[in-house]
Formats: sequence, structure tokens, C-alpha cells
Amino acid sequence: MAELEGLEFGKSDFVLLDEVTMEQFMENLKLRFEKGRIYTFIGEVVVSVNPYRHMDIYGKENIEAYRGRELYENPPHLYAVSDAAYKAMKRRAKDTCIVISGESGAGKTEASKYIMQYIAAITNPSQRAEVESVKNVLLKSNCVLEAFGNAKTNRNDNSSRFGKYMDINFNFNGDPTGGHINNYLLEKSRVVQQQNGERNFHSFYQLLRGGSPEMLEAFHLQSNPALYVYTREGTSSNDRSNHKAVMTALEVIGFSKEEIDSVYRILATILLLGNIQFESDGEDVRIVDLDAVNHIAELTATEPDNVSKGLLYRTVATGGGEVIEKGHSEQDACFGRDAFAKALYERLFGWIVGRINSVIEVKDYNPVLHGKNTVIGVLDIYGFEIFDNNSFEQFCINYCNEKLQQLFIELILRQEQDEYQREGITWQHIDYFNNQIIVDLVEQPHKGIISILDEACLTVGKVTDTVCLDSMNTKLAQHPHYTSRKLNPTDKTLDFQKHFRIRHYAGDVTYSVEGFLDKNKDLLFQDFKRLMYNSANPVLTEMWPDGQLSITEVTKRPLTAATLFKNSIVALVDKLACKEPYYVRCIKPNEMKSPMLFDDARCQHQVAYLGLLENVRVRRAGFAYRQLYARFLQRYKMTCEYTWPNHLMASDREAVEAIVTQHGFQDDVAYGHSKLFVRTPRSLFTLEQERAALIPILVWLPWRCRRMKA
Ligand code: AD9
Ligand code: MG
Repeated sequence: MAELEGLEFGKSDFVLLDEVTMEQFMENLKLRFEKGRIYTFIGEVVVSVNPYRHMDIYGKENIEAYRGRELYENPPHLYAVSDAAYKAMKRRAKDTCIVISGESGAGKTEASKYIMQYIAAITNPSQRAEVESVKNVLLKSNCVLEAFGNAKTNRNDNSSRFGKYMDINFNFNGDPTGGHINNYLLEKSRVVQQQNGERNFHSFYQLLRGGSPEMLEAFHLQSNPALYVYTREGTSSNDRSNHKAVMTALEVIGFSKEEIDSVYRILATILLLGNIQFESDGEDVRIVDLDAVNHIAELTATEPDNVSKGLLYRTVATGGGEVIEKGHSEQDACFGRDAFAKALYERLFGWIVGRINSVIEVKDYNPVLHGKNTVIGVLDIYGFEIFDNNSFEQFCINYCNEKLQQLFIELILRQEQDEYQREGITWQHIDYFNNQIIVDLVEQPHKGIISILDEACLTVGKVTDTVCLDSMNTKLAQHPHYTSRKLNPTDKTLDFQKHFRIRHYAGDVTYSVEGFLDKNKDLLFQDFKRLMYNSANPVLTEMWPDGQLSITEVTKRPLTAATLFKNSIVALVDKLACKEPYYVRCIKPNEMKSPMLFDDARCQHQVAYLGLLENVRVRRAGFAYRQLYARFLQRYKMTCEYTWPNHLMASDREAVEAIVTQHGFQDDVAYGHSKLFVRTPRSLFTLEQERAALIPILVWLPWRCRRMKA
């Protein structure tokens, strides 16, 4: 339980609420937000409310205040939980992870940056150069990944459009020796299309607004994003300065000049590709602007003829093993162009992450010489999303959030249980809403939505999105979390041909199936892969190793996008589950990005679906408070005649028993092997009050004695 804050700021740990009701929870959350206290504990979990304004709580002094201290010794803060994760890693050689969750715009990415800053600040006191360089790369990688992986959405001006899990490796001294970044499903459809009011990835605008005139000229670009189909929507005042920052970060990380040049050439290629139009005389399809083709060829170090060919034809293997070139229809050509642009960006992003990893990967680590290599993982992944139009991407993102909620449920329960077991204490289970049923709806083999989608993608012939919807309606008719117009004919908000709805743990989301199958198949003609593999630019060749294969060698069907995503999320959950978890639960106070407004209904909804109330209940139904005997004694010994100023008992545990018995709450505690467990906070209030009343006397007494002597 956090101390050092007056009650005018509310309770700094929800465990201290008089009663665990939604009303009291919300009252406390709101009071704290209004008083500028954006963090509150639930035991070791930090609940954070996005302040939407600069807070002066992340400076050097704050870092020092939290460094090496126990969780409850300071007011709640991200630094407290970072330090707890770090201490567990260092003292107990435990792999730990910090999972940051909450909906889009709730403050996850900002939190992850503060956490990393804190870890960087408290490590490597001797300033060893190689450690400093690892830290620098870890910190700088954020700036690069945000430029290429974030975009303005209608919910967040700097929304992460990819999931990021970063492992930081530490040596036995507790200094960072390296790291590894895993990225999850970049929302690449954004490269070619954005919803009204949204933007493409920041990187495009940064290049156009921040690139030097010479650079833009060399890339055949003009600085106005409105001239490009893929970047029609808006610019921002930060684009120019951010471009500089990204260029510097790329250099610091260790990208060579040629590599940086290649990165921007690929961005330019994508912008030019977007402006390519096709025309048809009914038979042949032609490219309208051949200059653009020449420029693309120049930027990608390929031949213009091959670029044209890639855009207009596809090579197919006939049943008899013959290879022929088949001309595209105008529609297919547009589809191919967009698929190519998306794939270029996705591979670029993956390559950048891989390149950063190659710099920070732990090299030459010898466990015999250097001791155990421990890890802190930080997870910052896209939050739960409900838009006006929800597509395949939202489906994947929301599924991922279901999985993480599932993990939260398991770990929070497990963690408690583990501790009680370790300390030899019996404990009774608390019920949660278990969202496993929704996870199953999505991922169950044969019956789940992903399986049904995959089946539709594998079926030869014209299976449309609507046909696939029909199949889901049939197979999922009985599922309590699935509905559609067909299953619920009175619901006029659903379209027969288009919509299905999932009752997620965080709310109902209506998905439009339009584009689901194409996005799941994620088809890219082999011709483009070959074109890129054969580029004279080694960076491009490296990004497209599968372009080596000729069409006759490409026989195996690749896994679908949804299945690949599912597999990656399952692997992520496994990775997290074997670490000691720390949680940051982020709440978005309002939809206006306002620092003043606490929208009661919106906040309450988040508190409900995040399961925070249950979290408090579990924490309290077990034991609200636990403390090592020695520390407990240190704090409260002055409240008991047998322990003040020192005790004569055989052990600290016995001394603690004396304090507890003297105050009459022996029925409210359990004695573990190393810790005292207190069930209700009320017992502790009494002790705290008594201690607070005694402290002035104890401070005053020696002073008075001195005066009297004098
Ligand atoms: V998404 O799921 O990636 O769309 P996040 O990551 O949860 O979302 P983000 O961290 O990007 O949200 O926060 C959104 C905005 O809120 C930031 O751009 C800041 O303007 C603002 N924010 C968030 N946290 C803080 C904070 N601790 N202090 C000040 C903050 N501003
Ligand atoms: Mg984010």
C-alpha cells in the first residue's frame, strides 16, 4: 500500500477502498485524475489514466526516488513497477515482463517509453561504453519504429499499427547487454487506403515534408503529400522535425548510408506506385504514365520493362507444367499494384526490425563466465479497437487483446496462488468472467472463425466474402458471443450481406466481411517477388529471398494471414507466461484527447472490461497486504510495548505476532514462511494511525530531553 500521499489525493491503492464497489472505485479514480495523480496501484498492478498533458513526474529526481525502493514506499508510478521488475530480475535472477494493456489511445506506447527510459537511467552506473551503446540503440529504436509503424487514426494521432514485444537482456551486474524486438502484424492495408480523417504511416509524410529538395528530386517526388494517392489525407507540423530525428536515429543505430538511402528509395517507390493508373481498350491493359515506371525502375535498380511486365502480366504454371504469361484485367492490375505496395512496406518494416535486432543481439555471451543472462520483456501492442468500419485488421487486433486478457486472468490468479503456496497458506478461489469462450470462438480448430476463413480461402472457385459469412452464420449460430442479421433478423444495424458481430470482453464489435478473404489470403504475384530479388540493390535482394523461386517451384500454399497471426500471438503468450509478469493497465479518460475531462461512462466501461474490480477483489479476498517480517517490524515496532525499541524474542516472526496480538487482529492475518499476510486493510489502518500519532512524540521526546538537560 502506497504511502506518502495525503488522503486528499484519494487512495493510492484500490485495495484500500472501504468497500470494493464500482462506485467507490470510480470515485477514487476520478478524484485522483482530477488531482493530477494519474497512477494508482492494485497491489503490484499499476492503473494509469492518460493525462493528455505534460506531467512533471518523469525527471531525474523522480527516477532517484524510485530507484531500488520497495513498491509501496513511494506513490504509485510506472517507475515503481519498472523497479520491481528490475529488482526481481536482478536479485532473484527471474525473467520478468511488463505487459501494458488498454484500448487505443490509452497511453501504452508512452508508458513503454517511460519504462525503458527508467531502466536505461538506473543501469550501468560505471558508464561502460558497450553498455551505453546498447542502451542508446534500444532507446533510439523507438523513434524509428514509431515513424514506420505508427499512424494517425481517428482514435489516436500516434497510433501503433503493429505490436511490439521487446526483450532486454541483462548480465549478472544487471546491465543491459542486448535485446530483441518481435513485431506483430503490421497493418499494411493502411499503405494503400485509409479511413476518412486518418493518415498513412508517418514515414511517408516525414520523407515528403522533411526530405531535402535534392533528395526529393533524386527520388522524383514533390513535397506535397496531396499529390499522391496513398497520402491524400493531411500532414502534421511534426513531420519535418521527426524526419531529422529518424535520420539521426538510423545513423546512431548503425544503418549504413546505403541502407538509409535504400529505405527512403523504397518509400518513394511506394508513393510512385500508388499513382500508377491503368487503361484498357477492352482487350489490352496499359499503364497510363510510363515515366513513373521508369522512375520506379531507377529507384529499385531494376529494368523498366520488367517493372511494366510485373504490373501487367502474371506468370502461371499450367496443369501440364507449361509456364505462360497471362495479361491482367484492369482490376487485377490495380489489385496487384496495391498488393505490391503493401508487401514492399511490410518487408521494409520487417527488414528494419531485423537490422536493429542484428545490432542489439547478445553476442559472445558465455553463461559460465558471465553468469545467467536474464531478461525483462516489455509488451506494447495495439489496444482494443472499435471503429465505424471494422475490418480484418480490427478482428486480428481484438483477438490479440482477448488473448492478453486471458493471460492476465491466468497470471494474476496464478501469481497469487503461487505466493500463497510458497508461503504455505491456504486460499480460496475468486470467480472472474473468463473470456476463454471468445478466444475459442476465434481460434478453435475446425469450428472457430479463423478456421472458417481459412477453409473459404482454400476452396477453389469463386468463394466471396458473403459466402464465407453464410458459412460462419451456419457454423456459429449457437455461439452466445456471435451474431449476424441472419441470426438476429430484428437487428437493423446489421447488414445481411456484410456484417457479423462479436461480443468481445471489451464490448460489441460489428465487423464488415468485405475484403476479409483477400486480406487473409494475402496474395502477392510471384512476378513481383522475382523482380525485387533480381534488383541490383543488395538491400532489396535481401528483403525478397523467396523471389529466387520460379513459378513452378512455388507449390506449397502459404499459411493465411490470420493463421500466421494466430501462431505468432500464441508464441507470444507462451513467452510471456513463463516470465514473472508486471502489469500496467491503461485507461483513456475521454474521446476528445482532453486533459480536463473524465468521462465517467467511458472510464467505467474500461474499468469493467479490464476486470479491475475483480482484480481488487482477488487481491483482497486473498490478503490485501503482505510484508516481510523484518520490514513489518521495522515499521510498526513502536506501536507495541514488547517490541519497542527492541524485542527480545527468538525471531522477527514472534515479534510480529506480539504486535498483531496486542492490537487484536490475530484473526485477520496468516503467518507465511517469510511474510505476514493481512486480510483486510482495516487492521493496517489502525496500525498506521497509531504509528502516525506516535511519530511526533518520538521525534519530540529526544528534543525535549535535550532542552531539559540544557
Ligand atoms: V494505440 O493502441 O497504439 O492506438 P496507445 O499506445 O495506448 O494507443 P499512446 O501511448 O500513443 O496510446 O498515447 C496517446 C497519446 O496520449 C500520446 O500521443 C500523448 O499525447 C498522450 N499521452 C499518453 N500517455 C501520456 C503521459 N503519460 N503523459 C502525457 C500522454 N501524455
Ligand atoms: Mg501505441
